[in-house]
Amino acid sequence: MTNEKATVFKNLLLSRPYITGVGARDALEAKMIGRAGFDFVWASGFCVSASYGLPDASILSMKHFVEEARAMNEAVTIPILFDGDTGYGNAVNVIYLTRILEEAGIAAMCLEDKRFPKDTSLLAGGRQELLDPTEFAGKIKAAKDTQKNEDFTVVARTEALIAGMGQEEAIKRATLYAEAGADCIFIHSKSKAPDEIIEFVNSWKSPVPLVLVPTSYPDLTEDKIEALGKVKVIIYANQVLRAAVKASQEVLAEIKRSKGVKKVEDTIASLDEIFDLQDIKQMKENERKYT
Ligand code: SPV
Ligand code: MG
Repeated sequence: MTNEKATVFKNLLLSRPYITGVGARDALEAKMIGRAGFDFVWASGFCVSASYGLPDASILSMKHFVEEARAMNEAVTIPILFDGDTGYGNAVNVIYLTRILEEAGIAAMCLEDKRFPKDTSLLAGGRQELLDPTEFAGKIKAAKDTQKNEDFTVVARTEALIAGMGQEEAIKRATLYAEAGADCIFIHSKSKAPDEIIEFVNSWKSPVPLVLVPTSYPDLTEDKIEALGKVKVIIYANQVLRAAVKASQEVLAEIKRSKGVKKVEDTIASLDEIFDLQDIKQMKENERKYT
């Protein structure tokens, strides 16, 4: 077991000005993300939870999320950055999580400094309780000490700004996590204006690169983020899920309204497109060759 994709991800991180990934809820979405030319798939806790019609609040189990990520990883050639939420417990849980992720060939993992069970970050009035920073640093250290491939990337995410604890606390936590061995620091914000993220990035003096998820502050496009100079990973976390939900609702309403599928036929993906995403050509070739 060499976890080659961990090395692919680390090399991308080291060689590019920045890399971009997109959030997926399942293997099919992961495949579309790979084909669209993105560098990696974000196995999103929010999107996987939503795919079960459940809140992103530590309801599904560790194994459940890992199995979804494994299916994504098997479906694509690009690496997976696994959203490990809180690590589903303490540092002991993180040690097991790190082991099974690497065994599944997952390239990278992100852990956030919320208390288990977590609540989702962008919910207005969400329950944002943070773990003691030293305790969280222990989780990061546990992951780094456990990984077998030295290139396996561990991202430490601080929710200090999400919890309204201010810049000083965010920098203090991020610094501690970088010292504990994190390969990247993910700073999250629910502010509609990018100001608090820009302030954090400008105050960040460590060489450990930053990760941004510009869901709440979409005005911060790649050129502007690159110009900030310290961000190496950009994640578009949930736009594919939201696009699918909108399109599905529209088509359902039209079928119901027009009492048939004639009206929607030209507005949806063709069956050939779905066959292609299922790699039907490869299967047919195998049939010809071996059956
Ligand atoms: C996710 O996609 O699961 C994330 C990003 O962690 S967010 O939902 O903004 O917290
Ligand atoms: Mg998440």
